[in-house]
Formats: sequence, structure tokens, C-alpha cells
Amino acid sequence: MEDRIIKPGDLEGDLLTEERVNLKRPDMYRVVLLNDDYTPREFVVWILMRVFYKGETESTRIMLDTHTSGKSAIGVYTYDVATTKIAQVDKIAKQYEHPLTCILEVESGGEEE
Ligand code: TYC
Repeated sequence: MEDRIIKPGDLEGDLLTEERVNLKRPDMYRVVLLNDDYTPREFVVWILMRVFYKGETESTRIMLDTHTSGKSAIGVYTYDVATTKIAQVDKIAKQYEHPLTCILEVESGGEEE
């Protein structure tokens, strides 16, 4: 068979077409923090920084918003990331014997782009 040199642009159309066929946004989930009467405020801020990688200012804002309104969104993640973070919060809160709780809410369905 005759050698054919493939130039950078040659396969682009094919690859793009194939990609688009399978393109689907992943389902996304909102992690929501719930207020309680017992968990210390500093502990909540520390969890937000440590588990969710929020800065101190944003962590304090989320904690205060939750304290005032009963619940507040922390962030939107894929299912695996969201459930892993919730499990981390459960585990650490249990270790310290605080009733701190996060829940999962569906943010969006996996509709095609
Ligand atoms: N309400 C708690 C207190 O007064 C503080 C707190 C804030 C607890 C946010 C949980 O998700 C929470 N110590």
C-alpha cells in the first residue's frame, strides 16, 4: 500500500463529528449545607475550607447564610465528587461528634449540548 502522509488538518472533520454524536453533559448535583443548633461556627468554616476548598471569606459567608436561612448551596459537582465530599463531611463531623449535615440536590439533567 502506498504510504500517505497525514497532515494535521486531515482528520479534524471526522474526529469532530464523532465527538459531537456522543456529547452529553454529565448530570450535576448541588451540595447543600444544613443548619443545626450545635455545630460550632468555626468548625463549619473549617470544613468548607478543608473539604470544599473554599477561601476563608467565602466559607464564612456560606456558614452565616446557612445559619440565618437554614440551608445554603456550597457548590455544584458531578455525582462522584458530590457524594465523596458529603461522605467526607459525615465522617469528619462524626469524629468530632457534631451533627453537621450536607445533602445532595439535582442541579441539571444530562441533556445533550
Ligand atoms: N447554627 C450553628 C451555631 O449557632 C452554626 C452553624 C452554621 C451550624 C451552619 C451548621 O451548617 C451550619 N453554632
